[in-house]
Amino acid sequence: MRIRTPTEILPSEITRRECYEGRRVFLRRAAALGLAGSAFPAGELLAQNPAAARLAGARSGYSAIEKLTPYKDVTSYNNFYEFGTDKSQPAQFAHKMATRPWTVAVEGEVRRKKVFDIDELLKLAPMEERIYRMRCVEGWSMVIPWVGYPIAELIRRVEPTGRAKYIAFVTHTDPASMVGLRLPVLDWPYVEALRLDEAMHPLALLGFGLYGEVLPNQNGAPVRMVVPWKYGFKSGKSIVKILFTEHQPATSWNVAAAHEYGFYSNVNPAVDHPRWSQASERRIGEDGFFQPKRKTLPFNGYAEQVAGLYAGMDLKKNF
Ligand SMILES: Nc1nc2c(c(=O)[nH]1)N[C@H]1C(S)=C(S)[C@@H](COP(=O)(O)O)O[C@H]1N2
Ligand SMILES: [Mo]
Repeated sequence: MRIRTPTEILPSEITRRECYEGRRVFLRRAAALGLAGSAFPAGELLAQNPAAARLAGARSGYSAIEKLTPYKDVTSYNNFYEFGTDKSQPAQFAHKMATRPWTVAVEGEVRRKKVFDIDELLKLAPMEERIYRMRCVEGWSMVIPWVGYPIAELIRRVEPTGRAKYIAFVTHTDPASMVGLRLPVLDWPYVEALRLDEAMHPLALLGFGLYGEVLPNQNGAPVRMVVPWKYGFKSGKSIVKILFTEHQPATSWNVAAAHEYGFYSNVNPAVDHPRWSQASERRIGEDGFFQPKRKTLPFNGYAEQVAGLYAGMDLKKNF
């Protein structure tokens, strides 16, 4: 799948035409503010969830043009093991997690270590709306309109030292709200990490919202990673600490089963999971169970943008 440049994206592909003019003005203003709480053109979303806080950004050039996965599926079929291993449990239990006050500590190999308040982090850089395909390691995928900004914006501001080679994302652990923490499935807290140059890629987002609203808790409120060319588990939810390191950090799934979940975990149809094929996928909310599965694309369809990060590497060894 190809990603269109901004000029190729027609407004009619983004929003129903009658909503577009109002929405465009809104998005521009929202982008300027970083966060907008002002009027939003009436749409299905608001009708569905009038209480949700608005969060929107200007559409950027990285969006895939594919049918969006319905809001209902994006927010009710989730992996967030802290709330249980069943796909329906995060939507059932995550509302118990408090997302204010919330801070994100930036530590390790940076010149400007800092504890960011979430509301400061929200305004750090202009918000963008990005429609990304997301592929779970379990063989399903979704197309989600995220709202966020490239994490490169944050990385530049905290000034990594010459020793910083990796960046780890440590996520929230709250035993009071997270029933899943009692399960011995993973070493808590859930930790994921990227090589620093991967994190600097403009596709790698710090995500704050989806479908023009702040993230529902089950999707990783108030802030998560969104790395569309890697299996979903690399995108840690509800981040509380960002740690810059010289050496490759231990990551939860890799520690749990190193032969099944490699550090890189780039979407790769040519490298099977030891227990199942990764060659195809089912699009949630769209593909019926008896429909033939869709072919999975190298780097989840983002090869043109990211393959260069892995030039010269054996991707079967570095899976
Ligand atoms: N903290 C935390 N982050 C997590 C997970 C998790 O269990 N805990 N699951 C991951 C997996 S396996 C996937 S597929 C995505 C799912 O994100 P979504 O529910 O927003 O689609 O979140 C990832 N981030
Ligand atoms: Mo996943």
